[in-house]
Amino acid sequence: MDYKPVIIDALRVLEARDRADKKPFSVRAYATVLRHLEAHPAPIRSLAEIPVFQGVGEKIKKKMEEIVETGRLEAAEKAKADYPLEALALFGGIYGIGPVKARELVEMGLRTLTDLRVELHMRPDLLHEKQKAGLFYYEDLVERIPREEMREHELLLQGIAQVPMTIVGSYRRGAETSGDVDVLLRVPSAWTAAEGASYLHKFVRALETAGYMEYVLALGEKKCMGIARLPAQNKARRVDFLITPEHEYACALLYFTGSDMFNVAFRQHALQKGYTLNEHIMTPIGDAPAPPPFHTEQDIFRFLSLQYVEPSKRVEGAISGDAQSRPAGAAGLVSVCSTNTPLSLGISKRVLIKRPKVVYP
Ligand code: DCP
Ligand code: MG
Repeated sequence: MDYKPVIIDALRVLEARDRADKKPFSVRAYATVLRHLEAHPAPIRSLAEIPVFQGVGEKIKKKMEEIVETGRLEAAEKAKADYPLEALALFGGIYGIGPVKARELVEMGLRTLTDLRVELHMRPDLLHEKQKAGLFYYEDLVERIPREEMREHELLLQGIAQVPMTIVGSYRRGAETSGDVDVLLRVPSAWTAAEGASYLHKFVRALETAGYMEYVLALGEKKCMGIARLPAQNKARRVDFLITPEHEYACALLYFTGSDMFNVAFRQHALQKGYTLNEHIMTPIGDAPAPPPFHTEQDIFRFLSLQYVEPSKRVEGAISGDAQSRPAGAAGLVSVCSTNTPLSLGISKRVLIKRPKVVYP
């Protein structure tokens, strides 16, 4: 018998258990072994066939041995009984509910959305307002938005925005479906924070009046997070609006277009060149020269001696350029994209867990 599938199942359970218990190092260890095991081409039918992977400690090796010897792993069975992992994942997937709250709900004996809705009916203070909205809209919000519908959001928003706007995120990368509608609103650099905030509030009110914005999750000076619905659609969608002054627009466009793994690699490259980069600005470290103003994404790539990457190709490992040369310099943006060194951090999605987009204002 090939025990490999049993080993993989059992280690996945322990990985999920330790994630629920907030033990990131252990989670990472299981994730590494699982990655190796999934790629391991041979069956595991005996102790001798248990593969040796670099970085796999004695404890995990012993667990694999237990499965080969007994056909089961006691720790995984206990974890399954003690930790209702599916319910934890379900509650943790509700907007506004993090791992701690999910755990609390599970410990109360709740397992399904219906359980939670019934309990909430009896104890309205069980969830705060945003979590309640997350639960109310749960079925809609877990669905991804087809690209055709994203185009309709774009048209509607362009009609109301009155300032230049771009839908960024996966939509700008050309994805067939998107998890949410991420929108940058470009406002003049001369606007004060109060003017930006006043515009944003008016914009959001106009969206409410249009019957588009259904629930405002958070509305600050620069950012609005909400739940919206196209008039002709019956699904509610997550929408995020961000006010960006013109002089920050290129950095914001780059950051919010993603992908997140591309951004990690891009920032790493910027660091090698002596700069930190965020969604607002590029800052020199030490004696690196101050960067020039960036008007476009191309300016940023060029300054870091990188070949421009189309949004649709922005995946980890898509960056190519000369990691060693000095930046093009503040005096002028000279293209020096000659070499072709692919840069990849080799970080897998499993390890670099994306923070859920939850905000408690
Ligand atoms: N982003 C990032 N790191 C994060 C979160 C976001 O770099 N931890 C950036 C890159 C993302 C962009 O912001 O592409 C938008 O965030 P989303 O979570 O909306 O991601 P996507 O739009 O790429 O995917 P989805 O279709 O799931 O919304
Ligand atoms: Mg998105």
